[in-house]
Formats: sequence, structure tokens, C-alpha cells
Amino acid sequence: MTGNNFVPGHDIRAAFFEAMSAMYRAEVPLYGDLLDIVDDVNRRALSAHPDMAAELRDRGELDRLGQERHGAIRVGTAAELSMMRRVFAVMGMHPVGYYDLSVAGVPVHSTAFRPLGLEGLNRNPFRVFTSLLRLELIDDPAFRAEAMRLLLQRTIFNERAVALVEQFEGDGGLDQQSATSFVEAVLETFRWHRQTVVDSQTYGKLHRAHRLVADVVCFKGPHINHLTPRTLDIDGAQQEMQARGINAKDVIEGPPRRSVPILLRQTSFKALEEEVRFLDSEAGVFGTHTARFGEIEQRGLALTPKGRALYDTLLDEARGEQGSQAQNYEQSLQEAFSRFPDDLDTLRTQGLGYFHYRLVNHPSTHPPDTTDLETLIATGMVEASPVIYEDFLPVSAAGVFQSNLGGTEQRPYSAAAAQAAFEHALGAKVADPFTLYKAIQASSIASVRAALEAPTEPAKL
Ligand code: OOG
Ligand code: NI
Repeated sequence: MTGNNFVPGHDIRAAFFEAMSAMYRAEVPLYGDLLDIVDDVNRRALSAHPDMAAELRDRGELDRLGQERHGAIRVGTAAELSMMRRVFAVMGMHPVGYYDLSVAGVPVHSTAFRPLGLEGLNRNPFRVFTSLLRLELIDDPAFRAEAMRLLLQRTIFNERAVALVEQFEGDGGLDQQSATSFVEAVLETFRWHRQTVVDSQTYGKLHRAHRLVADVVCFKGPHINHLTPRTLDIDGAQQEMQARGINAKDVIEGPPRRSVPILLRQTSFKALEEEVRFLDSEAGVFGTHTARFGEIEQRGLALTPKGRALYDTLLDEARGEQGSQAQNYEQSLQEAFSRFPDDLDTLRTQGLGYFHYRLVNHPSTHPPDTTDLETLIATGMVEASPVIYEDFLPVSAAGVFQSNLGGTEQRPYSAAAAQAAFEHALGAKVADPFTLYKAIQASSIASVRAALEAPTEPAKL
């Protein structure tokens, strides 16, 4: 295109993801077990359901599945967040969506860095859920000041990483050698540090007051706290985790099991207790910290605003009724969601989800009326398959935070969502997920129409 030797963003993303996955696997061996389980379960699901395999292949998702992960990090300041945005931009990842977790008792707000379009997602779907601490929601001024002091004295990116980001922004890309250096330099930011930046007393004080804040401010950097593979059968994977003695949560977050999966279902196992050193630790003396955990997820149909509103209503209903016993919850969830249509045709015709349309049979005689997609589907000329949800769910995310914090720490924060403040800290607006899904659907419809109106049969069907 431009005659330069710049490495495409998706290749840098793939290289970075691979390096991160290898690092995390070495740091958290249980992650490797999780990958084995998901691999097994996915293989079984694909051979038991050839139609599912065909659908994934048609959508270009079959090859990405083995690579598919999301990770999560938590940063402390606006400067850290905006630098993070510039770093991810080098890898073709941009902020999508705003998640306010204060409503669920967690003093952070978040976005997800991910490729924006289907092509980028299918090349490498790596995503990172990124949360910014909201110290302003913490009441105790002394606590806030201490946390801020610690954040202001750290630098989470090394000089090489910053220089390479500036080079990328100035030149419009990175050559192979710079891209390789970039991956190495940036990986350091996500590494686990056993050495904290506080003495044991400060750690104890911060940790007792707020475990999440301690996790952000007591370390040199925002260690990656999980990497989640995508399973095609989360109930099967959950059973397998439990059979292998992995301490998985009882409840799967998100919608119940259905014949057409929607949005996102997730389950996690508890944070590991890891040894840490404090500034005043004598040789051989350690404390412990829990931050990192395991998670798996199953993804389904991306819902339209109408579908999402129905989802939110039904979830509220189920959660309102439940109390906290896991079994009752599953039952309430099933009951509430009996009102959510569970076949593709109804979901589509009622406008509850986004679909990808494909011309599968070109008309041999005269062109049909191309204005009505439903007619084209009924005559077998066009097929519609679900657009997959690529984002996150705030209630599930809060559930993940909660389990990771020990399950009990939950405080009501009265603050309203603060998207404008978040975007100000980020230094950019977040993209609206609905707009992105709608664009995927619209471009598939445009391709169908273009193919139908073409004078000759299209070369590839
Ligand atoms: C992030 C939790 C959110 C998800 O999958 O919803 C998340 C965190 O604990 O930092 O990863
Ligand atoms: Ni997650």
C-alpha cells in the first residue's frame, strides 16, 4: 500500500498475545490445565455438532478459536490509562464500551481494548478488559492520599516501550525489528512482581481497608490477572474443572444454558494465593497476595439494544428473586429467561440480535426482489448466522471481581456512571459496541445485495 515495511497491527497483536500467554502459563501453571480442558471440550463439541463446526468455519471463527483469549488489568491513574491506550493502538486494539462497576460495589470503571472489525477479530481476537481505579469513591482521605502517593511514584512502562510507541505514532508504523522490541518491552508491564513497593505494615493497612486498591497500588505494574480461553460448551468445561478438583465457582455468570447461546457466559476459579515480599521483608520472609485467577467463557449472539434491554430485565428479575443459594438462582434464571425467544428465526425476526447474511444460492433465472431479506431467506437463497458478542457484561465482570476479592467485599457506591470522566482520563472516546455490530450486519447485507444485483454469478459462493 505505502511501500514501507511496517508490520501490520494484527501481527504485532498476535506476537504479543503469544508472548503474554507463554509468560502467564509459566507464572500460573493452572492456566495450562484450563487450556487443556477447553481444548478437549471444544474438540468434543465440534465432533458432536458438525453443524456448529460448519457455522464457525463459515464465519471465519474456527481458526481463531484455539487462539482466542481475553485478559484483564487494572490501572491506577489517568496517565497510565492513556498510555495503555497508545500501546494497544500499536497492536490494532481500541477502546470499546464503557463499564461502570461502581454499581456493583467495585470502585473502578472500565473499557475493553480490542480489534474493531470482524476481519481484525478473526485474524487475532485478543482483547484486554482494562479498569481504572476510582480513588474519588473512597471516603477516607488519608487512605486516598496514601494510595495516590504510591501511584504517583511508579512508572508502569519502561523507556523503550514509550520510545517505540512514539516512533509508531510519528512514522505511522513499526518495522519488524522495532515490532519485536516493542513486544518484549511492553510485556514487562504485564509481568507479575513478587516484590511489592510497600512495607508490610502499609500493605496490611491498605489490604484490610480495600483489597482491590491494594492490588493496584502496592505493585510496580498492572500484572495481567487472568487470560480467558473461549469454550464452545461452558457447562461441560465447568464439570470437567470440578472433576479435576479445580475450585470453580458454583454459578455460571450471565444468561442460562439455552439452545441459542446469547452474549456471554463465564465462570472462574478463585484467585491464587501467591508469595510476595515487602520492602521490610527479611530474607526468606514472605507475605501472600491474591490477585490472579482462572476463567473460561462461552460466547453467543450479540444482542441489539432491544434484545439487551430484555436480557437486563430478565436478569434483574432472576437476581431479585434469588437470595444467594446457587441452586435457586439457576432455577430463577431459567424461569425468567423462558421469556427470551430461543430459536434463531424468532430472535432475528423480532430484532433481538445481530445477524450476518450470506448469499448461498444465486438465482438462476431472473433476479428476485432484493429488498426483502426474509423472502430471500425463506427461498433458501440467503442464510443468516449470529454475529458473535465480542464484549463484556458489567454484572458478570463485577461477579468476577467479587469472587476474586473473596466474595464478601461489596460496598455500595452512590456515584453515577462517569463515562465522560473516563474518556477524559483515557484521552479518547470509547467506541459504541452496538454501532460496531450493526456495521457488521449492514456490510453483510450490502454484500448480499451487491451479489444479487451483479449481472453474472459471483465467483465465490
Ligand atoms: C476484570 C474482571 C472483568 C470479565 O471477563 O468480565 C473480566 C478484573 O477482575 O480485573 O475480566
Ligand atoms: Ni475476564
